[in-house]
Amino acid sequence: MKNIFHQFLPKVQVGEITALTSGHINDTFLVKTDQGSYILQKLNHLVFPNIPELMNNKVKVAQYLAKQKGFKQALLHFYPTQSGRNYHQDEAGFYWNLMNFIADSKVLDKTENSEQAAEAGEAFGAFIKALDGFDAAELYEIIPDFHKMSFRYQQFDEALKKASEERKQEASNWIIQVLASREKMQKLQKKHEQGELPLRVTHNDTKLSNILFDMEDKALAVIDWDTLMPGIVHYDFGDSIRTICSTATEDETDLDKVQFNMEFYQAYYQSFIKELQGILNPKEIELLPLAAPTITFIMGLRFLTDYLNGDVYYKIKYPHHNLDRAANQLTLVKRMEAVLK
Ligand code: GN1
Ligand code: MG
Repeated sequence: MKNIFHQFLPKVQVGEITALTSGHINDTFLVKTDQGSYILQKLNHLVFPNIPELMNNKVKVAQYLAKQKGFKQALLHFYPTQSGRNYHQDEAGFYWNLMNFIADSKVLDKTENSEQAAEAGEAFGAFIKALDGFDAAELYEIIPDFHKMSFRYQQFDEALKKASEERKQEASNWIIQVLASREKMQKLQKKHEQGELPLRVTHNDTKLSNILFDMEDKALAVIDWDTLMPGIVHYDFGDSIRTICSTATEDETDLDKVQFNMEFYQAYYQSFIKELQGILNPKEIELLPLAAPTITFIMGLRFLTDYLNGDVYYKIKYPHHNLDRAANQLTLVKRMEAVLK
């Protein structure tokens, strides 16, 4: 790994390297050196088939954000290699990128109070606001139809056809819920297809752990820009609510602990729309609440699909991990539907 690091910064002395294990897709490492710390990442090219374009998106956005005077978050910087590329491909064909490490920061696994929820709303709101003038057409669509419900249902239908009897049996309650929700869960997509919701530059993975906080709980930066793509604001709002307003983490197996925290929702909502005042149109605002169960559901659907497929997409830590995640997310959807109208 030292050798890979030196493709980017050959003169820096590398010390300890530790794996950061919270992501489900890439392999991420913290590299300590004589000149501070860096983040080295091995990108999953099975999930992201076009890494050069993915890196290009991230670099374009980083350069754009650096020029936005009102944008106060810490900036991500992607280092080029000695040969001038913003990624390195190793002998085994894997792609790597190197970025700055933002010091004195932490990630939260669960929201502890409404101040943190409000900070998170401001952080993701400010991120979308800062990119309001960036032409979404400039971004390569890294994973087409990423949050498109009908596409995720299509993948689910295929998985269901091929799944083993045993997996189908284990997942049967959740399969029933998913099959019964097909119509209802397409509502947001329909509004989008009818042209009621504008395309913006969206982050598309706005979970709580993709915000760096400082030690006083102020949001420092939005990280993990792999899925920056054209999208609707609801994708980002919904994905935040899914993690920020749940009383449990995504893989909690005691479903009684999976509750929806309305106070955190209000705090997030208020600061998010305050940040985006004058940017979001009334239709977008009206449909924000619907985004929460919709995006939470799409995650449940994707985890369930991966379980049926034999766990080929997300990293898992034990055999039923994806099924547990699906159960958790689909439970959270029900809790949201009970209170968000
Ligand atoms: C994946 O790898 P990570 O943890 O950043 C996934 C997201 C899901 C998330 C669930 C490219 O993100 O869509 O919301 O897991 N990313 C991709 O925690 O599929
Ligand atoms: Mg991600």
